Parts: sequence; structure tokens; C-alpha cells
Amino acid sequence: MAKKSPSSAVRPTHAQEVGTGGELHQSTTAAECLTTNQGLPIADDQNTLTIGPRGPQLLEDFILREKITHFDHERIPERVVHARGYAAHGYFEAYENNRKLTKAAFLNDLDIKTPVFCRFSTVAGSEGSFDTARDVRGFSVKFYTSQGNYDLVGNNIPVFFIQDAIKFPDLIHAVKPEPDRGFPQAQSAHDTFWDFISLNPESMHTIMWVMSDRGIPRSFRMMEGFGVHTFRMINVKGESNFVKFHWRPKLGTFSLIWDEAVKLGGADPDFHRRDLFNSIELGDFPEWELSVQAFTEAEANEFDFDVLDPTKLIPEELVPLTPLGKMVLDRNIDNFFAETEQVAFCPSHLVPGIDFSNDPLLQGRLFSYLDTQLSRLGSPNFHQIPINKPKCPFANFQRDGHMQMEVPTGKVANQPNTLDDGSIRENPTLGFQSYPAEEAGKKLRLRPESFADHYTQARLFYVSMIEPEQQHIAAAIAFELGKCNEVKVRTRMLGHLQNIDETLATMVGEKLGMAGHADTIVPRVPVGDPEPSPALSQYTKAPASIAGKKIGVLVTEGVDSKLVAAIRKAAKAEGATVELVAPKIGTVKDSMDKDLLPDHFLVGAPSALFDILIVAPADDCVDMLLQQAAAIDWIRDGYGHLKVIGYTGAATKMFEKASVPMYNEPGVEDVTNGKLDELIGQAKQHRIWNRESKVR
Ligand code: HDE
Repeated sequence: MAKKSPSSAVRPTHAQEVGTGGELHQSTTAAECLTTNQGLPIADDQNTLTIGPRGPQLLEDFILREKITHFDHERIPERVVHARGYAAHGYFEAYENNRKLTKAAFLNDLDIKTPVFCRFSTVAGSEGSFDTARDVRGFSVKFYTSQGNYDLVGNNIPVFFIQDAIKFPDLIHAVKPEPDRGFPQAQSAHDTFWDFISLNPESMHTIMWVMSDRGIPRSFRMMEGFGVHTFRMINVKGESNFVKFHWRPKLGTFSLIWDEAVKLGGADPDFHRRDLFNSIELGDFPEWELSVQAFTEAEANEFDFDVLDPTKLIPEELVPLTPLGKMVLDRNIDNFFAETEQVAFCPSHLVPGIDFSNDPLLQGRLFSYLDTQLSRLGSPNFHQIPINKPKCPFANFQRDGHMQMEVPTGKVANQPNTLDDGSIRENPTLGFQSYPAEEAGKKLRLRPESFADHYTQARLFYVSMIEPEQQHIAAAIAFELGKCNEVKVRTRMLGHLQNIDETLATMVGEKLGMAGHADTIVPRVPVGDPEPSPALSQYTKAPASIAGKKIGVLVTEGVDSKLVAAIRKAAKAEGATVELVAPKIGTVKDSMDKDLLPDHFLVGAPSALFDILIVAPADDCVDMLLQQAAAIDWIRDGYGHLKVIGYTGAATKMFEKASVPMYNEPGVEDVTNGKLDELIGQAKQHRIWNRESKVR
């Protein structure tokens, strides 16, 4: 190696590099310059201490060692489930007095906006997996109430795979990457998962939900949430009602098409988090209504399922929703690690007025979450981390431990005591009182007989779907079983499907080329024939609106400026957003020679990123686009994903090349000459379901 001249060996300091003449930026701690963690000002953070400019480094360099040591320990264990998540801040407002049901202050006080922190997640994938995997989504809300933190730790699916917490480690081991090979990542489409599912008929109801479009949500903003278990609400008189919690998104509940989800996994692994972050940045704040289904113990005893069984839902036709209030997410996080990663949800974080039921899955969760936080966050003082800290005063005599952040004062750390005047004591009036439910019985390990019907509600869900939803369930199950190498797993699952619905079983069997190969599985109790519950179909209750949706416009140099303006105006009026996609990301001159700044570079922005498509090239750019697979795929995929597609006449050759019909084709519309309204009208129906039989 050539010896360097002395001048080239002079290493610049940061201040010299940026030419600030020695003025350094203030750090967030308001120090006057960069310091060590002990507050020592740092003169040079670009160069390690060495002997001579080219000599060995010195162990003495405590500045280097402090920086690298901190870096070495930057990661904490990811969550064992729900590792990949994204969160935002917001508030909750109660609608009207809910006093009849509960004494919980945050559900009663109409003058208070209770701060919340809400984290959405996938279950199976690790932190670095992708957002659009087929999976259950976590929907956790921490309410910082005046009576302490209340955590509603729910999912986007109202039922769960198993009935008893003792099976949870097996379920999760089965869905996680297979231990001998370490894959597949963020997938349920593999042998161990389906082997476990097919050996546990209690999972049939939830599996129908996960294989439905609910398993691939369009957006966190367009997802329902559920508390899953039956909880109790207690009012000031001490009266108890059972409740099931529901979150309903204001925008409606929407999903992706499977092929779209797969393509988005590559095109934008952060699709859901980006969508949430961007909408909050734009001031388009997502909103959910919180409701409960409330019922008495006597009513519960009349249902033909057990309300303590978490694999069962209560049809809304049986118990309608009572709205309690709304949640708005209006502030993005400041720091992903400090907030989203360190937030610790625990179903055991309760407030007076809400209590548990004996659901055996819930009871197990009450232990698990606190326990897992201890190893994940490393200290029993995790409640002192800002994101976990109650916003109301809190005090007790718990002391010491790793990372104690407070400096407790006083001579004593116990109560009762007479040594420290005014020491804090418990308060039987204000304090949390468990509901005094009467319990008696033998000690045993036994699943209640009332939990034994595993198929009727799976069937209820299936028969409540509209036809495209049913088709998607069949396609998803066939896809997943098709990825299982073990034939016995497939035949066993086909046996379960027969107990749920014959046509579903036939469809899946035919798709797999295994019709007639189902195992015979005899249900423990006869399968019921339930009436459909329309509330379970997300499309039956979808609002006729494009609010919150994204219009992608494929533009080129010379794009019609009036059309772009009209699209923007129409989108604004409907609460939708517009993003321009161009073959080059630099400025595009429109037909009026004005500069347009594209939002996306075509090769990096497949049409899967958008809900509604408009293809609006200028005449003289069409030949160039015809040579670009990304432009042709844009149209072909949009059609295959059942999207509404608008076009200008210049796009004709592109549609021909994509083999997408332009005329007399529902959902494919010429948007010139003021026909944009027609396109928007069609887009309010969301997808063109009738097209599906032509493309799949
Ligand atoms: Fe969880 N679950 N879970 N779970 N769960 C965790 O806690 C567990 C269950 C849910 O955004 C863990 O902090 C057991 C049902 C969400 O930080 C862990 C059982 C429902 C989140 C845990 C269940 C959920 C978790 C891992 C069966 C819907 C993410 C990290 C008895 C009602 C919270 C953590 C966040 C996270 C245990 C079943 C929802 C290990 C033992 C049912 C949304 O404690």
C-alpha cells in the first residue's frame, strides 16, 4: 500500500467537513455540542484515537468504546408473536353516558379526550418481514385514562384458533418457520401449521376468517378490531354485564386481492405502515368507533354456544352493537424504537368498571404478557418507559430493580407504616374491586362440553359471505394446502372442510386435483345449519365511498393538464388522494408546459399500490410505454385485481398489448369529456367482482 502524504493523512472533523466553522448542531439534550453519555464534550467523532495517523488504535479510546458498545446493544428481543407492528398516537372520546354499563371514567366523562397509543401488527412474521402477509392482525390500544392505563389488546378477527392458553406455544411453534430449516418466514402455508390446524378442529372457525379476505387487509385504517374474549363491565351499582368489544373503521373494511398482496410484498414491504403514516401526515386521520355487544349472564345461558369459548362469536343479529365512543389517530410516532418497539401491552392492565370473564384463553393471557415484557424489556420497571408510563399519578412501594428511573424518597418502603407521615395507602372506594363472581367446583383439567361444536360457526361464517368472498376462501385454502408437502395433511383438512360446507370442500378438492380424497372426520356434536349473518361479510356493509383510497395516474410528458386538475378536484371532493406515476421521476411538463412532480417512478410503482387507476399518456409517448413491461403490467394487473381503470384515447394500444378490453367493459372507462364522474361512481363499488371469473 502506498504511503500517504502527511497532508492526506489529516482527518477532517465533522465541523470542518460541513464547513460550519466550528458551530455544531445542538443535540436533543440541548447540550452545546456532541457529548458522551457522561456529558463530556466530544472534539472529534469522525476519527478513532491512534498512534500516528496510520498506526494502531488505542484501547484507551473510551469515546469509541462507548459508542460501539451502545450500538452493539441497540436491539432488544423482538416480540415472540406480533413482532412486526406499527403504531400511532391519538385520542378516544366517549359518545354519551355509558354509566348504565360501566363506571370506567374514560367511557363516561364526555369532557375528556383520553390519549391512546394504538399498535397494529402481523402475528407470525419476524420484525423484518413484510406487511401484506396472510395473517391475523393485532389491534392493540393503550388508553392512558385518569384511573390508570387500560389496554384493549385485540385482533382484526373476532375469534381465535384455540380454546385454552396451554395450546398457544404449540400453535405459534407450528406457524413460525419450521425449526429444522428456518423457513418459511411470515407464512402459514406450510406443513407444520396445517398439520396442527387439522389436528385441532377447534381452529376451524378462525381458519375460515384467516383464509378469507380478512387475512389480507387493504389498510390498517380499513380494518375492524375485536376484543375476542367475553369481558365484564361493572357499573357503580356493582351490576355486571358481559361484553364483547368491537372497533369499526369509519372508512369501511376492505381487503387486498391475494395476487396483489403477494406483489405488494415485493413492491412495498411497508405498504400498511406507510399508508398509516402518510395518511396521518396528510391530516387524514383514521377513525374507529368502539362498540360493545352487551348481554346478561342469563341471556348468555340461552345462547346455543358458550360465551367463554373464544372460538365463538355472537352474531349481531342476536346481540346488536352499542356504540361507546370513537378513537382518532392523529399523531405519528417520533421514534420507532422508543415508542412502537418498547410499548408493552398487557390484557391485565384494567380500570375499575371493566373485568375479566373465565374464558380460559384470556386467563392464560393475563399471565403471559407481563411475563414476556420482563424478558423483552429486561426489567420490572418497564412501566417507567415514557410510552408505558401512566399519565395519571401512580405510587406504591415497589422499589429498585434494573433501570429504576425514579428516585423514591423517604425512610420506609413498606405499608402499613407509622414512620413516614402521610404514606400512601390503599383506598377501598376508589380502588379496583374484582367482580365477586361465585365460583365453585372440582379441580380438574377438562374442556367443557359446551365448547365441543367446532363446525357450526365455521359454517356460519362461510354461508354469510357473498360469492366472491367464498371463492377467495376456497382459493386461499387451496393455495396454502398446495404448499403443504404432506398428503395426509391435505386429506385431513379436506375432511374438516366437508363438515363445514360440502361445496367449499369440493371447490378446494378440485383446485388441488384431490376431489374425493377427503378423510372422514366425525364431528363430536352434530353440525348446525345456521342462518347467514350479513354483518360478517365486509362487502355487504361496505360504504359506497372512495374516502381514504388512492388514485394512481400513469402520466407522461405532455399529459393533459386539465385532466390531471379534474382528477385532483374529484379526488379531493371524495376524500381520496391522487399520486402520479411517470416513466421518469424527474419533472414532467404537462400539456400547458407546466411542471408536474411525479410521486412515483413507474418501475418501482406497480398498480398494486393504488385502488383506482387512470392511464393518461400523451399520444407521442405511447410508443415508448409500449416498450416498457412495467407500463403494460400496470394495466394488466389492475384489470386482474378487479380495479376500476380509466383511460384516455392515447392509451388504446397499451390496453391492446395488455389484452385488457376497453369497450363495453364494466369498470374500464374513458375519462375524457367529463366522464370522470362515471369512473368515480364505479369505484364506489370498490372492485368489479363480476370480472373475477374472466381472470382467475
Ligand atoms: Fe397475544 N401475545 N397471546 N393474543 N397478542 C402477545 O405479548 C398470548 C391472543 C395480541 O402490539 C405477546 O407483548 C397468549 C389473543 C396482540 O405489542 C405474548 C395467547 C389475542 C399482541 C402473547 C395469546 C392476542 C399480542 C407477545 C393465548 C386477541 C401484540 C409480545 C392464550 C384477543 C401486542 C407481547 C403489541 C402479543 C401471548 C392469544 C392479541 C407472548 C399466551 C386471543 C395484538 O405475551
